[in-house]
Amino acid sequence: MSQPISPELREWLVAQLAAGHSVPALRASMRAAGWHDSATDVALAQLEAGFPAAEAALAPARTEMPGPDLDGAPLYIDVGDRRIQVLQTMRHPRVIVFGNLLSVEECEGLIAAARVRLARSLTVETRTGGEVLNVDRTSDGMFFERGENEIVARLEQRLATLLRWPLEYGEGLQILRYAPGAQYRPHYDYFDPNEPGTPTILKRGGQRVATLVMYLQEPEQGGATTFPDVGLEVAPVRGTGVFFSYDRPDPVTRTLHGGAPVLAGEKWVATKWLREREFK
Ligand code: PD2
Ligand code: ZN
Repeated sequence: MSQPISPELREWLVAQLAAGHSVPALRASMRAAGWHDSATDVALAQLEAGFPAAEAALAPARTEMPGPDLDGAPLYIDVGDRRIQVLQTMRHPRVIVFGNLLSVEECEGLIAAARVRLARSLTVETRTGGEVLNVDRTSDGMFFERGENEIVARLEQRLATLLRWPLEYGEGLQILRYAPGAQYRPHYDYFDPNEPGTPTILKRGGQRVATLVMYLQEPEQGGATTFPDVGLEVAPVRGTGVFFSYDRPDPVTRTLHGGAPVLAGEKWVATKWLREREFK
C-alpha cells in the first residue's frame, strides 16, 4: 500500500504527465534530482503498471480537514466545558485517541435515551430481494437527530470545537450496542466512489472525511476498535474515543477499521461522522 504523496509533488507529477513526459523519464529525472522517496517510487511503479490505485494516490487530497490543534504537542485541549486528553496520535493513518471526552452521566444519559429505540440492522439481500440480518455488523443501532436532546447538543458543540469542524457538517450521532459475540467487521467509513448508489448519498453533505467513535460503556473483554493495516487496537474505555480522518475516499488512507468481537459484557459506542459540507 503506498503512502499519499505531498500535494506539491502530486501537482508536479500530474503537470509533467499532462505535458507528455513518460513515467520512466519522470523517474529518471527525480532520481537525478535526489529523490529517494519510497511513497513516490510506489506511486510511479503503480502508474507504470497501469494500476488504478495509482490514480487515487495521485488524486487531489482534501487540504482542509477536521482535527484538533496539536501545535505544541498539548496533553490537554480546553473545549470550554471540558479538558480533553490527547492520549495517542498516529500520522498515517491519521488517528487520535482522546480521553475525558464525555462524563459518566453523559454516557449513561445517551445509553438510556437510545436503549428504547434500538433495532438490529437489516440489509437488503440483492440475491433474493428480501431483508436479512447484516453479518458484517452484528450490533444494534439507532440515530439521534442533530441537537435532539440536551446531552446530544452539548456533545456536538464540544466536538465541533475540539475538531474545528462546523457542527452543521456532522451527521446525527449513531449509537451502537454490541452484545457478547457481536462485532463490526473491518470496513471503510467513506462512501465507495465505485458504488452506483454513492452519487445519491453524496448529494447530502458530500463525502465523509472523518469519524469519531466514542465509548459509552466498556465490555468486560474484547471490543477493541482495530486498524488492521497498521496493527493498531484501541481499547474501548468509557468516556474516551478514537478519531480518524481520511482526506480521500481511498484505501491509501489506511483507515480500514473494525470493531473486534465483544467477548464478555456489553459495549456501547456513539459514532460521529463528519462530512465535507453541511449535512442537512
Ligand atoms: O464500535 C466500534 O469499535 C466501531 C468500529 C468500526 C464502530 C464503527 N466502525 C463505526 O461506527 O463506523
Ligand atoms: Zn466504521
